[in-house]
Amino acid sequence: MSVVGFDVGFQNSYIAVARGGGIETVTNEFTDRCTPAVVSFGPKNRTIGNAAKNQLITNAKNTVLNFKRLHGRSFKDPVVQSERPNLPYDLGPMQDDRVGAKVMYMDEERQFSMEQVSAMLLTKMKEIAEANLQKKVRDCVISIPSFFTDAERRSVLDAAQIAGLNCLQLMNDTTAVALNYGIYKQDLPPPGEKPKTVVFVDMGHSAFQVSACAFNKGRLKMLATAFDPYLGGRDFDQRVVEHFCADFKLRCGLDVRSRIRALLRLRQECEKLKKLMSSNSTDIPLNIECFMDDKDVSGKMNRAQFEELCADLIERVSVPLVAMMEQAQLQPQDVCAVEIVGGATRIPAVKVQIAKFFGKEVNTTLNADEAVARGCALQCAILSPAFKVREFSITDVMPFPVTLSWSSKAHELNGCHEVFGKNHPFPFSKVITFYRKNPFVLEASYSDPTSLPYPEAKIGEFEVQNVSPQEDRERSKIKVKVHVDKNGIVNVSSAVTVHKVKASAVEDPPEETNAQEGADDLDAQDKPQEREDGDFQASVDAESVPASQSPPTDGESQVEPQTVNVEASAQKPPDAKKPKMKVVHFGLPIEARLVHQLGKDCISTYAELEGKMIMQDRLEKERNNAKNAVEEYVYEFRHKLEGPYQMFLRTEEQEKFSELLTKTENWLYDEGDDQDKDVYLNKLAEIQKLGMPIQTYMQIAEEYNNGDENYIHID
Ligand code: ATP
Ligand code: K
Ligand code: MG
Repeated sequence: MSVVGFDVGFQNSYIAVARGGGIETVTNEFTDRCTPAVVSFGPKNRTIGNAAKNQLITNAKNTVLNFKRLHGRSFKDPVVQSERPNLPYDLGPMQDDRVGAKVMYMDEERQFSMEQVSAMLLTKMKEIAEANLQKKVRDCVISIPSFFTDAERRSVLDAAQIAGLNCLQLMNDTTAVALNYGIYKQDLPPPGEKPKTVVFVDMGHSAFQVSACAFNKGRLKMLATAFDPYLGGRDFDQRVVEHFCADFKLRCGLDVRSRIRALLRLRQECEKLKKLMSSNSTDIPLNIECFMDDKDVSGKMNRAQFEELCADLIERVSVPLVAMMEQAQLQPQDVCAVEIVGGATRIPAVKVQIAKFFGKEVNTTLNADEAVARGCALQCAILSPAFKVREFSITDVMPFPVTLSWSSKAHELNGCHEVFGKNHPFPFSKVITFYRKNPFVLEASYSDPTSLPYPEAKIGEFEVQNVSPQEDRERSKIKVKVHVDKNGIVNVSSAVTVHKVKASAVEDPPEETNAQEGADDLDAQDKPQEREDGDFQASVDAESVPASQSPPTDGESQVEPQTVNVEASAQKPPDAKKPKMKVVHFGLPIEARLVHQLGKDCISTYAELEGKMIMQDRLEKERNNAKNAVEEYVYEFRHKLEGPYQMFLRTEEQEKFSELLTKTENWLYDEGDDQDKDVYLNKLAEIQKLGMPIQTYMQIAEEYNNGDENYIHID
């Protein structure tokens, strides 16, 4: 049982684990807490994270970065097409028209789906967690932007599966931050009292997210969430890049955009410049050697110039803030604290803009880079039965309203109903009753396509099967449960039909098994509705049932609310002539056709492929280690032969060994440059055979020496 939180960022990924009774952010093999979200492909292996980022300039076309926002999208998607010119690698359509990254890998042209690329990054993060925990990692919680739609969420879950991870939950970035903030707070008002309202702001490399959250002791309730999915640190970088492109064109006649490497280098330097401007308001120089055609370039910028270039971006910071406050019906004075996280909130003008909006200083209580990962690890600990964590319940909010519409081949009835409004709490279930004689199809979709940062409003179709009229030819009563799970994913999760049966078939007295509500103060109880649609009367009574909030902790278990299993029909008292009738619910199969979800077969094929690539990377690493071992042995011995060993060895011995070292050295540069692991191991054994006796002899000599410094001293 592992407790791990993964913050998979657009640029930077972080890993937090539960260890030693606390939550810790762990470091990778470069003792870096940040692992860049980059995967680089080579002729022999993949590199992921820091090593991959280092290949961005030298292996640009095969280095995949900035891919998080391509999740669950088709190649033709306008967002994909607008990202494409800025990426050093190419994109193409997969068999299912989804977007994939085109690269050369193992000397072959290959195309990997976004789920595969993400899985590669997750593989790396998993390995880092395993190295730190010294055990296998499977269970985890992964962060996503709050504005991710169903398709994107499902795509991330698929990626986790390919990487062999069991993602217990996807968690919205700002919700993870809120949990990390709230769980340690000692001064939260008890339940029932006026909650403490805190606003969380996260500006990363690609996006801007804000949420208002109400805290009571042991619980957090998101009130509203808003975002600008297209405003992040990279947009600020881009302004600086554009400035210098124009500058270099004018002053040096250089067309930077025509050379991808130059552009990538400029982008890196501009990002550094941007960061420096956060802590310094004077002129900052920009120098790049051998930039293009062996020409060096230089320039400078200061904070005031930067803010002028980015004035409209800074203005845009308040737009989601206004929207969020309106939706949550909050005034600035209702907000107790404003907590900012995410790298780009370090830009002073961004901070000022947020502070100005709320009329108070912003807080940096949490680690701006690690808060999301830590929140995810906390949630993983809460979900894990093996861990004891302070009770903390979380109610999140839906980023977009969801509508259910229905139709049937028999044209019995068509209609629609908005099941979840914007900021509707989740997890949540609603039961909707239909009266039908035939199978019918429910379509779930986002109600407002224009507000959606995704081109497809449809979520999926759910066919309720095996529906037939009742024995008296009347329409059957069918209860359908629409569920938003803890990942924020919408599903028509079950359907039952009501059938009248003779009482003798059912022995027990009628019973209602309406489970308790999972949360006590969820106020979103939709009123039952009646609808008239054409000739048929459809009763859409939306029984709102909040789903269970958290799985069992400390042995306490919560029951997923069930709809009525067996209910009594309005019957007259027992009568000798008429048989007693009862109403029993039978489950109906549902066939789901989702807009996006990799099939089981596809996932297992990808998982197998990922396993092979992991093996290949491992073999390549071992091969390199074996080669390095030969190199090291040669260099070390050469050094000793010319130094401390010199005076102890006979000339012929020395010459013989020196010759072997030179031969091996030459071999390493020549045909030995690229050999199998075994070849290197054999080579090492060969030189060790000659070297070992010398080493042993030297060791004995040294021991004498250390015993009495004057004993063996040859002048
Ligand atoms: P996203 O949340 O969009 O998926 P991410 O999580 O990878 O992206 P972060 O790591 O939170 O993003 O932030 C990275 C951004 O923060 C980059 O644009 C980086 O340049 C910027 N950044 C980091 N430090 C500073 C600084 N001192 N001043 C200005 N910007 C900074
Ligand atoms: K991050
Ligand atoms: Mg982030």
